[in-house]
Amino acid sequence: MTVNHQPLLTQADLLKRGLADLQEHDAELAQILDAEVARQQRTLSLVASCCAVKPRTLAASSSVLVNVTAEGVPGRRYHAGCENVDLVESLAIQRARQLFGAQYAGVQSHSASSANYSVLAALLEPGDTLLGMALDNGGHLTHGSPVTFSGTYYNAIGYGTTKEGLIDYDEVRRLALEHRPRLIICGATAYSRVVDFDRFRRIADEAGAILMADISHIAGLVATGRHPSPIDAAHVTTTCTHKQLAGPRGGLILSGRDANEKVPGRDVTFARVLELAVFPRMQGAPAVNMMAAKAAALGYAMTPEFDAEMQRIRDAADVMASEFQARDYEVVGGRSENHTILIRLRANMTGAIAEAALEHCGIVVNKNRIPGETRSSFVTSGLRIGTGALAQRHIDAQGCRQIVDLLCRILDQVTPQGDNEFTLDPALRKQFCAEAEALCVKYPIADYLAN
Ligand code: DSN
Repeated sequence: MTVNHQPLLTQADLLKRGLADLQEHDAELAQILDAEVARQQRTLSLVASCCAVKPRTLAASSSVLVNVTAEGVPGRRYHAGCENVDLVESLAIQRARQLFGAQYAGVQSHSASSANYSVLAALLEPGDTLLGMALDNGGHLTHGSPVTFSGTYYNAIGYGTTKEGLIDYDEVRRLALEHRPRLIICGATAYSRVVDFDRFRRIADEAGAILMADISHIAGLVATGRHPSPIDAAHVTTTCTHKQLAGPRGGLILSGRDANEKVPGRDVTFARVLELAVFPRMQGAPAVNMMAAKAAALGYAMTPEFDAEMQRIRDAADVMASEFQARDYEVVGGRSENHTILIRLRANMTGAIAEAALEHCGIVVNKNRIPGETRSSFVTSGLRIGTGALAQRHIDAQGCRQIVDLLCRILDQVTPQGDNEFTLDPALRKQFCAEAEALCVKYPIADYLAN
C-alpha cells in the first residue's frame, strides 16, 4: 500500500491558521481580543500586579501542548505520549531552580493561590493555626482571610503593620510565641518596603513554625538580586508567574536549603511533600501549555534585558514616590523599596472614585486599603501604584514625573459625590485622555514586544 505523506503542520502553521480562522469564523470574539490589544497599548497601566508577556511566551501558552493530558511528573506519568511534555516540564523546573537558586521547583500550579493552597493543605491539618499578614495591612487573600480556604480551614491569626505602614516584627514574634502557629506566611500584595525574610525565619524557628514566603509581587526583584531572597530563609517559597516574571497565569513552588530536610514531625522531606501537594492532592493534569509558557518566561528572566527592566522598576518607584510626596501625598511606609507605591488619598477622595476617574482618563490603577482604614475594600482610602508595566515601556525619570503630575492634576479636578460617584468636566477629561495617550506613544510597549 502506498502512503501519501502530507507535510506535517508546524506550531507556526497552527498559530497562523488559528488567528486567521478566528477572524473569519468568530469575528465577535476576534474583535474583543483586538480591542484588548489596543487597550493595553493605549492606556497607562500602573497596576502593581500586571505586566505584558513577551510574544514568545504568548506563543508558548498557545501551543499544541494544550492537547496533552499528563498527570504525574517527568518520567513518572499516568499517561502515555508525554515525551515532549516531560522535556518541557523539566526545562521549566531547571530554569526555575537556576533563576532562584532553589533546590526544589514545582511548576504545575495553576496560580499562586492554588500553590498556596497546595502547600498549606500538605503541611497543615485542618484546624491548625496559621499566622499571616492581614489583608487590610497588605497581605493576600490566601494568607488567612476568612473569605478563603486559608481563613476557614485553619485557625488564621493576622499580623499587621505599624501606623507608619511597616511590618511590625515585634508583633509577629509576640503573636507567634502566643499562638504557636504550625506555619507562618510572609509576603504581601500591597507593601512597598523590603521584607526581612531572615527575621521571619528566626521568629518561625523560635516558635517552632514552618515558614512560607509568597513572593508573587516581587519575584523579578528577588530573581535579579534587588530584593533579599527567601529561598533559603523560608522552608517553602511560592510565587505566581504573571506579575514581575512576565509569564503566563500560573504558580511556582520553590524550596532551598530545607528541600531535602524532613518536615518537622514527619518522616518525609519537604521536596517530596511539595511534589505530592500539587498532584494528586490538589490538581489533576497540569496545563502543559502554561508550563511551556513558564519555561519561556523564566528563560527571558535570565537575560540582561530582564535585569535592566527590573532596575527600571526600582528607579521608577523611587522617582514616583518622591513626586507624590512633593505634592503632599502620604506614601505609606515612607518610601518604596520595590515596585509598589501605596498612597493615602485626600480626605474626601476615595480609592473607588480615584480608580474610576483615572480609568476614564486612560490611567489604570487599583484602589487599596491603607493602614488605619475606615472604608470598605470596595471603597478604600488609598491607591496602589506599581511600576512593572511602565518599566516594560522603558519609562525614564521624566516620564515618571509626567505621569504623577497628570495623575495628581486629574484627581485635583475630580469632585467626589459620596463614596463612588464623581463629576469631572468632559473637556478636561478629553484633555487628560489625550495626555495619557501621548505618554503611551512617547513610551510605547511595542519595543518590548518586538522580540
Ligand atoms: N493578588 C492580586 C493583586 O495583588 O492584585 C491579584 O494578583
